[in-house]
This record gives sequence, C-alpha cells and structure tokens, in this order.
Amino acid sequence: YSFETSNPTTWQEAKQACLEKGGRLVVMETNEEFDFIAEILRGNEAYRRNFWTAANDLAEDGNWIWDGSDHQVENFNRWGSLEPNGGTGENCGNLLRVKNFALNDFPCSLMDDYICEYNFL
Ligand SMILES: [Ca+2]
Ligand SMILES: [Ca+2]
Repeated sequence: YSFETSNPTTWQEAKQACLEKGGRLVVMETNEEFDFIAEILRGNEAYRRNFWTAANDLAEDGNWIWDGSDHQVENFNRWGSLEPNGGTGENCGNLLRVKNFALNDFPCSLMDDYICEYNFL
C-alpha cells in the first residue's frame, strides 16, 4: 500500500495516479483488510484528510463496486453511520476522517488523499 498525502486529488485523478504507479486504488476485500488500513489511518496524526478508495457507484447509483475488482461492496458493510447518504451527488467512496475512517460516499470531484495498493491478485 501507499498512503498518498502530498497531493489531494479528485477520485478520477487518484485512480489514474495509482495506475501510473503500477497499482490501483485500494480495494478492501475483507474485514481484515479494512481493519488493517483503518488502524494505520487512526494511529497516525499525520493523516488529516479523507482517503479515496476504489469504491464507487458511478455506473449505477446505489450499486457499489470496487473499481478494478470483481468484489462487491454490498457484502462488505463498513459504511459509517447513515452512509451512503448522497444519492447521485456522491458516487465515490472515501474513508471519512470525522467518522473514524469508516466508508462514506462523497462527491467524486472533491479533493482527497488516497491509498494505492500493489501486488494484488
Ligand atoms: Ca451514489
Ligand atoms: Ca456520504
């Protein structure tokens, strides 16, 4: 994984940046992987912004997928309380700092830090 905090970007830009590094936006396939990432974020005061993940419902509102993976988000309930709540206005998934880095739907055009992953199967 790499935690990219020096250049907040839109979701699309974050996706492209991870591809250019030879990886992809982080796909959290298990609760263990989610907890591993969240513990890193919660344990470091340097992580002050939200982080983009590969989660999105761009293709069909309400149908959450992980970009670059066949895994479904619906089987993975790590949403923050009351999330997802943005309908068609929030189609990209980040880890929301004010909700202790739970998953949140967020406007794709806003600027966030992001997490890339590498060496996935
Ligand atoms: Ca949405
Ligand atoms: Ca939201």
